[in-house]
Amino acid sequence: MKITAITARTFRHSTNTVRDSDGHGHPGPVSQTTSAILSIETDEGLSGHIVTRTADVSEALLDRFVRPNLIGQDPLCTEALWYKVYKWQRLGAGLLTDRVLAAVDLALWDLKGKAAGMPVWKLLGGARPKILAYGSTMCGDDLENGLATPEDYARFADWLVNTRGYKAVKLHGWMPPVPGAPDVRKDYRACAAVRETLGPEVPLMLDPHHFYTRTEVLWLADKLAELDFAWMEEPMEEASMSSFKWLTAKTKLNILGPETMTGKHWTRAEWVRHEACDIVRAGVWDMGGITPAMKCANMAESFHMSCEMHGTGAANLSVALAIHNTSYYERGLLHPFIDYDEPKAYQNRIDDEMDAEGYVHGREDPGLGQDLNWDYIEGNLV
Ligand code: LLH
Ligand code: MG
Repeated sequence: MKITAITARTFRHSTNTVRDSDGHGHPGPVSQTTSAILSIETDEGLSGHIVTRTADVSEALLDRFVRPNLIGQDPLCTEALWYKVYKWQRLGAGLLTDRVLAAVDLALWDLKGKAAGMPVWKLLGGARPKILAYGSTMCGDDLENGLATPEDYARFADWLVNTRGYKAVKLHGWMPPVPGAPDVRKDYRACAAVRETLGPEVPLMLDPHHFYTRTEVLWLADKLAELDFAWMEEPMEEASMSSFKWLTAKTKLNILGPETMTGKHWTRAEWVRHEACDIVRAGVWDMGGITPAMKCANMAESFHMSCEMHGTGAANLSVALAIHNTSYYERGLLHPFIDYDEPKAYQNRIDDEMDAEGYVHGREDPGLGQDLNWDYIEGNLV
């Protein structure tokens, strides 16, 4: 089988999320946006697809870095193709991001699953048919009855666990430009309110402002350890691995990372080697796809460490179901004003339907398990 064409098509759809000036998502009025579908086609009629941001798959990027390396190649050789594209990052002047690499890798894995007649989570190992999700809240805001106060978080967490069925909850704290943010004491008050409401047994995590100082973070970490939180992630700039080594040595709380730091599985191996985290973070969109995420997970397993996937979607779910050493799937981001379970116009079903017991199940369909509404996509091309 040979790759014959790589296309990216942009389509219109609505969104109910707005981005603030620091890039964090919040509920907003319904507006129009665009996404792109990257498709890799073959001479045998099989194709692989992934929905991504339009900027990740521009014609200029595909022409310069992707098509020259993939056209005419065997799409099943995902390892070889990942390296062919990845090596261009060195002289790519920063244009070839890990998100571009991830989009290509994910479309190739979707294709490979279809060629094998297997879901990708089984093709990668198939450690479990279902996984517990944690409800991952949006960042705090200043919306009335939204996520503006510790009491708002407590009320929403109560709904997530006692009505919707989540077995664990992760809070995202308040971040600028929300008035009053950042404030470790306010973050702590929200965590304490949620613990008080849910009782001692429900696993809780915190993902606070990402640019605190060491002393702020140590105070917060020790307070969260008293509340028996399962972990805290990315409370400081991750480029300073020494700061995480310092923190991990000083607090009893489990520190998870790195999430957004560049360097893929190589960086994560350094963090493990230097004891800068207790739990390893991997995410297909942060580190260039399923191919490097699996390496990271296997590396972590060799050190008896859990590898928790960052973010939502079919590909992160596929890895989480494939590996032995993970505990949850991150489902979100969630907010009292948003119905997460409602499919987008371009989906027949969301990627990560969750049952009443809080489990997300692997699908048996070949490929990544995205259930796309092709009529909608083709009817709304830009
Ligand atoms: O800062 C944010 O908006 C969130 O931390 C976001 O990046 C989220 O994806 C995350 O980190 N989840 O774990
Ligand atoms: Mg995070």
